[in-house]
Amino acid sequence: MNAREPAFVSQSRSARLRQMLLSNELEFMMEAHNGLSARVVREAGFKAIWGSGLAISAQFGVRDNNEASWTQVVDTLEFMADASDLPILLDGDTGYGNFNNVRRLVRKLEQRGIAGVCIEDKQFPKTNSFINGEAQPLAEIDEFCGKIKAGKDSQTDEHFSIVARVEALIAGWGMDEALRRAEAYAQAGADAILIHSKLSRADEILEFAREWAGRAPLVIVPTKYYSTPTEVFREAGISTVIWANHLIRAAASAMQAVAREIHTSETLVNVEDSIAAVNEIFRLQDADEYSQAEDRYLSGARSAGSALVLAASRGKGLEAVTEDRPKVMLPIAGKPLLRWLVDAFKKQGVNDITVVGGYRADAIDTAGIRLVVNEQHAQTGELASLACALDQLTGDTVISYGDLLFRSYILRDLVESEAVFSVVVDSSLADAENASVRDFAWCSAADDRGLFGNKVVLRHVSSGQDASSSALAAHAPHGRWVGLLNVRGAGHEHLQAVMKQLRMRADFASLDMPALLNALIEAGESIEVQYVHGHWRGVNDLDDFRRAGDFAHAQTPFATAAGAAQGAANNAASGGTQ
Ligand code: SPV
Ligand code: MG
Repeated sequence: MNAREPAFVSQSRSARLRQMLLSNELEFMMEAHNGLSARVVREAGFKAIWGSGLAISAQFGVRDNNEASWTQVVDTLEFMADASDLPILLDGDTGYGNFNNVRRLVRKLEQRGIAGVCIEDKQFPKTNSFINGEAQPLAEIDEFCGKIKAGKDSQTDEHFSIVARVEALIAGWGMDEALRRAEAYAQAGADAILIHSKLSRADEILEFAREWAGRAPLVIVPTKYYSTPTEVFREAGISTVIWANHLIRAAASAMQAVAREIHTSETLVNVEDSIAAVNEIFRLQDADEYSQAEDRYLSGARSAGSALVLAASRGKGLEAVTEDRPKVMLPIAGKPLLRWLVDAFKKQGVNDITVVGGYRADAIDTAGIRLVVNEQHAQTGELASLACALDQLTGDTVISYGDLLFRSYILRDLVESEAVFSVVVDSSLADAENASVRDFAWCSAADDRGLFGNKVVLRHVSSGQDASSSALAAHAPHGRWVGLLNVRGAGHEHLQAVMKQLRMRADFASLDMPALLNALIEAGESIEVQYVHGHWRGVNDLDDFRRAGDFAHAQTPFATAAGAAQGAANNAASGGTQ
């Protein structure tokens, strides 16, 4: 196939089409009928596309009788022009009306980047030339010349081409009439003449070419005389050959065979290897470009992160209701706790969600998650669960306890944080009456709403390991870590490195998430704090479980007035517990 030389490609599409028509080489155009086939034509190496009336009508499932409106055709061409940078010559039938319709057509085609139009000297509405061609009335020569002139006068791009198609041979009017018409059309301003024939031999086309003697570029459509060697056309001085309908025919026979096979065999196994892979369709659609653009333009939205949910525990204090399921599958206001959490992630565009189950992981049937099981859950703690899934995660990740309910802004603000590490701390729970309770947080500053936006970092979180030994434990904590940690960019590697260290500890099996946070801090990482004041719940005991329903109700858009009011009251009374 023709390689497309850089200089040629840098020209406008209309200039390239004109150059093809005028060139001394034999040129080729391939039919396309939609965006996908236009791309296929380009990839095959062709220099131009024939926007076939037959093929475009056929892909709509209608006849080649102007049943599709001209605007539907032009819309289709727009998809083709978008999918391929090749010049497109539209098969514009009769111009869809009189001279005035041709003027408007030319303007609209120019606006959509179409390089030229071919109009034929039949009458609107036309019928395909291969259907009873002799019965089809031809246009008056003068009237058709008027259309050509009107089209040429209305083009604003000097390179836009109008090809005049002579149907005299198709209609059985003879060679002299064909030549007379071609001459008149060339005089009227046509940039090329398309001479059409329905014979299986090229004789009349070759005779026409001889008589015509190069007065204007000649275009042919050898659908019926396809067995003629292409060299013959070259020697006859033909400008351009149009392969007019072969992609729609290829598509039709492939679709028929595949549909028949699948229907008969009731399985896909017989066809899978002989049809384009789904990935090939994605490639033809340029899906990669979309992903790159997403990275460029959606980065602020932080939409493509992942989540890792720790859900291995049965839940202390919840034994009575967790006989057959882990804590995260407890129903809260009509749906499992984990479903609330997964829905919250999805709402923020976090769709890659890994859940680490353990106790009764078989009961976790939440859709839209990847389940990883910590088989050692009975003997291990949170970090062992985290380690089960950490290797699978790349990029921005929210690590979360599985038993959380929260207002959506909490997660939104967390995933929008630019910090490498960030956590949510609830300042409404600062009074550490029971200092042995884990997850109390000491920070670089207290939650001062007047200083909203000031950067605060985490200093320490009370852990099952070290609450009493912490030097900070003497001071009142600044709040409670709610169980959400966001890890961005390079933070991922840092976290892996710290985890590697922790795994070497003899007590790794018993380590909890606060131990990880503290180890990160000790390793010099800065963990940014996002303060909230209530607006979340953890489910740690039966009391929490009972109250969680009210809280959840209040988060739904159609909460009943009573449910919402009750939820709000509970909310105000206490922020939540983990
Ligand atoms: C078309 O492709 O629609 C044509 C060429 O007009 S043909 O069908 O061969 O007449
Ligand atoms: Mg046609």
